[in-house]
Amino acid sequence: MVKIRMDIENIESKKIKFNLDTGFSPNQCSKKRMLSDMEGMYNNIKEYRNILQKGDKIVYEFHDLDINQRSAELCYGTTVVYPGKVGDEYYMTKGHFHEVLDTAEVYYSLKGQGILLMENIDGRIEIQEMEPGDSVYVPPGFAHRSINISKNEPFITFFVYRADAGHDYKTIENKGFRKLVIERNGTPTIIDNPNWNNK
Ligand code: S6P
Ligand code: ZN
Repeated sequence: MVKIRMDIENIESKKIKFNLDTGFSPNQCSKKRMLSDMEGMYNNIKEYRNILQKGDKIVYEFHDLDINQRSAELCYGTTVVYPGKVGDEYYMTKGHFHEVLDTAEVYYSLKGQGILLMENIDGRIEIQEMEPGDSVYVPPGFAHRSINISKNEPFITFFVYRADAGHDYKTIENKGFRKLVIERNGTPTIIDNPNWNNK
């Protein structure tokens, strides 16, 4: 009880600006994920290597604020996924489960057109298309990936999750998601991942 009281006494409120148009904060650095960080994430490996050979590019950036990682607190920030494709597969985040599997997350869309792809370890799939103003609740136990399906605009979302949730990237790196979002005849299309669990 004494310890909890001390923690509470030390916490301060804070106000952070996130620009509605760019998603960025004037006072916070963002973490950048380059195409070279996405080895093994895209289905068309040949095309991935071709593009990379011509030069590295930023695929997405997000805020990783310095929040105390305890269950009482919340991590939050914005993610900006740039427009682009590798072959016919749209630019996307790596995607992850939370290390504390039984934790949820909320996304709120600020700009662009995107898809939040979710799946749990039993193979249940949830897919939500997002446009500005949409919020999506990612249920506990679901891996999640943001995908930019627009041709020329960034897909910008705000997220909040329990601060001690942690990130398990390995499961997705090793298996992939069961579904892929690709462009087919100019339209975003969801297909089975032919290489799921086959890396
Ligand atoms: C964290 C939350 C987001 C992502 C960010 C980047 O739980 O879901 O902050 O970290 O969108 O995606 P990823 O899959 O590279 O962490
Ligand atoms: Zn998450």
